[in-house]
Amino acid sequence: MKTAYTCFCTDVIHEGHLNILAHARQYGRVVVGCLSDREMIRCSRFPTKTEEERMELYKSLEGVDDVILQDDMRYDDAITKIHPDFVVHGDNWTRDADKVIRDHVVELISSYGGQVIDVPYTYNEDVKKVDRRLNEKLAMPEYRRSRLRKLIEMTPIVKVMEAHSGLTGLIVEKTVVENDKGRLDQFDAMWVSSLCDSTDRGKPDIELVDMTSRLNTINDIMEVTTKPIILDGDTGGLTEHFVYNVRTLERMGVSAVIIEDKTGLKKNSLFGTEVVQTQDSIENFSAKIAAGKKAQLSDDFMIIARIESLILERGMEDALERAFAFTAAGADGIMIHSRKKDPTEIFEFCDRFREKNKETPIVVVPTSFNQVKDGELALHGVNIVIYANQLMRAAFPVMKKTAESILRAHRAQEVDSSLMPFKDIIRLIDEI
Ligand code: SPV
Ligand code: MG
Repeated sequence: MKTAYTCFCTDVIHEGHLNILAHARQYGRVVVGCLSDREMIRCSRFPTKTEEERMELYKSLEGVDDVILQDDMRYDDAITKIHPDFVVHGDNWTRDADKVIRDHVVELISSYGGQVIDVPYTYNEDVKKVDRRLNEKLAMPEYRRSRLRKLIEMTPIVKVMEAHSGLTGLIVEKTVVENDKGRLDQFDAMWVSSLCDSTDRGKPDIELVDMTSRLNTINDIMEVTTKPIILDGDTGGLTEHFVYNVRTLERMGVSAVIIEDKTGLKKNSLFGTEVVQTQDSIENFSAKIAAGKKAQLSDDFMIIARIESLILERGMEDALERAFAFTAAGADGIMIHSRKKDPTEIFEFCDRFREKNKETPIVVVPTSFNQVKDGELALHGVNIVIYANQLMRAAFPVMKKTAESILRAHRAQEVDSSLMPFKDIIRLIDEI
């Protein structure tokens, strides 16, 4: 008897999946692969059920003979294990980012005479509704908030991109690329940067944009995305205010706030010692963290302490002393910042912190030392990498050039070829 293999990466079975099973049955014994959590996350499908629950769900479907765990989105492990005669999939993988996976599967199975069967993709109102409901569930505060801790456990390094609006949130939510190993990569979470949130309003990054405005930005992003959000909370403000903000943020579904150990008028860290900036004392800042942790009601919200010692040239020993003190005060993570062009001091900090503390997540923001790749950071024990301002900085020069061109030409025709086609904008934004 021949074997027909299909892989599911879903928490909810709909008509489309049943249609694939019905097709697969015509070709032989049906084996369903359950894509592992790790791989689901890589291709932008965050699971709301565990691997075991999903396997049970697939086993319970009529006509399924066997279910295996597939731990490789490229199918290598499943194909080596069961040598299917047919791999059955919706024909949606003949286009967009998934095409690379299909091409690889064709290559693997045609080497022994296997065949890929593309089943017309079912995209009716019911299927759309299931998709929407799943997305809606992921966007709910409880789900979204807890997702960051799960990502820290499940991925080698959590990749975070800045978002300062609904539109940039959509870019972070939807961007998927093929990496050099033929797998798909995407961002895991969003950073709501004080620099970008301020710049977008034409204001300096000095805690001038108040919390209500920051919450509005978060709300705009949340309306159209499902990925977890980390808020740049600047200094956290007065402890008496910070405790209220912790409650608001966790209720909204924000996963983490990062507050920096500065006091008085905060300026952007990348100014370094060019401007006057005052670092808070270990005692005061520890008390602020402890008060925040005491106010917090959910288990999964994270308060991450950001250390400015390297930025302010106070030295490595001071940075490490603070890291251990803030962890002892209850910080759920440490962000270490640097404005050096190379990552040596960041690596030294991470290695020395990890000698004594293997657990507490480390966060870094490689804006200045941008030559370092996320994989290398992970080798030094970094858990979260934040690309803090690149979308904002990318947009500004292009918008300025476009405005100049229209002004010079007295019309918009000259810029048209460099603009996003209307139909792409329409596709980017889903209608209900
Ligand atoms: C931000 O993005 O606002 C940050 C990171 O705080 S940095 O600009 O590097 O200080
Ligand atoms: Mg900031």
